[in-house]
Amino acid sequence: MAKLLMLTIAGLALALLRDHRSSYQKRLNAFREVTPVELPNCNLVKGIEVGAEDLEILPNGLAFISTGLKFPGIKSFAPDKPGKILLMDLKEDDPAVLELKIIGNKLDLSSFNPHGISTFTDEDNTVYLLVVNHPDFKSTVELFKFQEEKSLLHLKTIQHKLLPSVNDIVAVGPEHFYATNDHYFADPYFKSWEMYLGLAWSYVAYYSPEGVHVVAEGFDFANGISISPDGKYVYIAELLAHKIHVYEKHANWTLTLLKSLDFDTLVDNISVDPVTGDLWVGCHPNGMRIFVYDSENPPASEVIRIQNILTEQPIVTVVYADNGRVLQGSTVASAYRGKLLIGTVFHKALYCEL
Ligand SMILES: *[C@@H]1O[C@H](CO)[C@@H](O)[C@H](O)[C@H]1NC(C)=O
Ligand SMILES: CC(=O)N[C@H]1CO[C@H](CO)[C@@H](O)[C@@H]1O
Repeated sequence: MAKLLMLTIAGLALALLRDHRSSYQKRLNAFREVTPVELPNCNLVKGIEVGAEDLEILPNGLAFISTGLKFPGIKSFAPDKPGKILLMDLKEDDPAVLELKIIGNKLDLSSFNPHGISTFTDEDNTVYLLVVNHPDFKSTVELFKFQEEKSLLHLKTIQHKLLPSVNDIVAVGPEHFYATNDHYFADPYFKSWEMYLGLAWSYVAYYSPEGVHVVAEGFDFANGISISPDGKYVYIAELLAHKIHVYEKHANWTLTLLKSLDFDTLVDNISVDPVTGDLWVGCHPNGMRIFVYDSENPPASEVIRIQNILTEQPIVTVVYADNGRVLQGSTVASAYRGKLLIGTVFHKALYCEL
């Protein structure tokens, strides 16, 4: 009898594990292959070899790019080199990449590990750049002022217990932002369990000097976050659930869920076209390849555009897809004057015509 019971328990455990493995594979979209979708006149950007995890283009064509991310469990081609912020002027025909010099003595440049970025332009046209940083695998948000002589003046470091492991931010003021927290930097032990079991611990916090609040929670890895041009809606990418959520933003900064869209790909960063309001999303078609790197079978890239997201029938288009032979692990894409700039976690950046 006891033996039978043991066998039953063992059988149950096996069944659970099997179910669990299939849900894990589903969350990572482990069996997805990519059908290539090409764009005309694509060129790899010279000077970007170790990632362009996030990027943001100002209305005047200046693009800020974060490079050199070291993310737990993810490939890096330069594990010992600090990260940088790069600048490209997309108004030029053949734009070059320039490293922005960081000025100020409070930021340790040797452990600079930039991740998500966001800009805020105030009424005097001062541009602030907010950068998620992981020095020694901690999480901070660094506030910089962009100086026209092509440098970044470091103003302050923001840390908070509700910002334990920030992935991406969207600024709504120089010191006001929404941040997605993914836990990957905060709890090195629990992170693998969260990842494997899908505990959906990840949340979004609103930060201001006056107060910090959790405004949305229960995500299976909250990743990119962005805001509509009129500032009324916040978009959140839930990476392992393959969803983009649309929230209404209230005057008191709280968020209410309006709707969620489903995809067949792991949605990473969201960039919103300031004129049309279209969403451009950098995606990982197959998450297994991004989390377990194999140069023989590299992670693919995919960019989708979502038009009319607020209507009953949003239009979703796969604008670019590559099996990783050209571009590995796309995270972000943003359009400027008929061209598309695509960034990756640890690989290169591609600049194409639309
Ligand atoms: C914030 O505003 C919304 C919409 O007006 C309201 O429903 C909600 O109760 C408010 N929340 C707080 C914490 O004030
Ligand atoms: C290209 C681009 O817009 N990337 C976005 C990634 O997410 C951050 C945070 O929302 C935005 O600020 C970036 O603009």
